[in-house]
Amino acid sequence: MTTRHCFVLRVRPNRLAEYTERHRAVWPEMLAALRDAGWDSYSLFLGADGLLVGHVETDDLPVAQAAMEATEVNARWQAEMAPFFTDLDGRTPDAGLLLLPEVFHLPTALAAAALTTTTNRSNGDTVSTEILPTRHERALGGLRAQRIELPSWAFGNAGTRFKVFTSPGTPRDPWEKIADAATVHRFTGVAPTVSVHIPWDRVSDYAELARHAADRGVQIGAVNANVFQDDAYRLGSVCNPDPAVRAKALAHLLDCVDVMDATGSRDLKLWFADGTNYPGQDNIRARQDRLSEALAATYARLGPDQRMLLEYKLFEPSFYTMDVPDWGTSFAHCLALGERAQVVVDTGHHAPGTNIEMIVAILLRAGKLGGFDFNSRFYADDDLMVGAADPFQLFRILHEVVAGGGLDDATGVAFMLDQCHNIEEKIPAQIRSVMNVQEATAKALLVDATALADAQRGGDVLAANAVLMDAYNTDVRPMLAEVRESQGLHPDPMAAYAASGYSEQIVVNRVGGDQAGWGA
Ligand code: RM4
Ligand code: MN
Repeated sequence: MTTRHCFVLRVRPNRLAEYTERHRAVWPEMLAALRDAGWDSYSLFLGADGLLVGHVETDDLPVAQAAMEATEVNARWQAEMAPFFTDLDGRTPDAGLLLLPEVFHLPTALAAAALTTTTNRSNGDTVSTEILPTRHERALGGLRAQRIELPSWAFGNAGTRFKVFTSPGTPRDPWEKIADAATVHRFTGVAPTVSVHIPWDRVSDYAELARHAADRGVQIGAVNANVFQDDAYRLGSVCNPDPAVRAKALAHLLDCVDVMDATGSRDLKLWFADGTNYPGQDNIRARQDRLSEALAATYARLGPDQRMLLEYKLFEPSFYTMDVPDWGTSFAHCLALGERAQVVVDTGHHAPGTNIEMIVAILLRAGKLGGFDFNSRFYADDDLMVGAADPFQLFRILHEVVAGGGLDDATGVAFMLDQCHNIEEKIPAQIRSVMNVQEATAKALLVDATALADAQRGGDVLAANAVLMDAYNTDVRPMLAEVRESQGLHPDPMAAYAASGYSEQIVVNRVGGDQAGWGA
């Protein structure tokens, strides 16, 4: 099936005429090579400022690129073209081009909206007929609109208390982490934002970091405040018994809002490691008071379009009490703060056996579900790939999201990943995780809501359960392949990434410097 691709390059402004001239007479062997390599309907457009836009339709871009690379004429042509371009950093133009994700394609949009245009008038007039979308078509529309946010820290080295394993090609700084996140977006098409963690992603100019992201087709998403790694936080951060430590922690939260202003981020995500290890260690109620004071001061600093997302976790690193241990505590603080304070459900932060989908349903109903930190756990929180441990639980969660309208933009639910990759390759692990969320979403979108409601009304327990299981047992991979192809993407992002050479390229390019890690 044909896929569409668009890329940009920059031609030196003083060489535009010559570049145009060269393309009036491209060597016949080069033309034939492109044709034979499957570069169907290939065009180049050149702006007066040097912006070169390429558009190509082909069955499989990495394959078509590899076929060109294998020709001798391509090497000669690329060598002649290289001097025409800026920003190639020593690469040939075909290696240095920047692929842009497709954001709109009319035929696809028409199909998703189930809008057909028919010429059924006797006088030949064209009229549009609207038909109700089928469940399948609605699901396609929902999947095309879904957005999943990637965590910058997934691209750095991580580990356990026992060992952080390094791997070749790991980013050395926030700039390289964002480049990797952009790569995940390039192959999945649904991950256009990346969350940052401060100070892990500290840079001197956050507006510049935002531009760096935009240049690669992505944006900075949630800003995560880190008040759990400074020595001062031994007894907690905003709940610490020492007012000086509390002031330091609050100052960091406010700094993070400055970062949001510079990056244009909507969400400040707060997770506190605060708590106690021993009965009697501190006053539980006083700690709640200190927490609410810091939250109120931070909330007051937010702009009108900014939100505070408050996470909870039942235990670890504190073992007797955590100051925000559960959704109820987070919910109570968010209610007291106001509309723009919302609860985040980190799927790894519950006791085994907790019914997370019920929490999701309750929060959505109350308009307080700010978003998810997706990951998997088997025993305790361990940030494994979302959907790896219990794909059925992920489906049940997404079913409540769909049923509660949480996929609609207006509800503002952020679908974020919060993961670390200790032993597996990081970029494909993120791609796999995005796909796992998409698959669970697809199944949730396929639930026959009418049949379910009928069975529930009629008290038919088995029929109701069967409706859910039918959707869960559907193989949605062909449907997702269809969604990707309709968006000009490769149907199999894992294979496309593996064939892209990016993984080998970062190993070669990223030598010297210190690899980024989680700083534990
Ligand atoms: C915490 C929490 C936060 C994340 C850090 C890395 O357990 O889940 O969301 O920022 O880990
Ligand atoms: Mn989290």
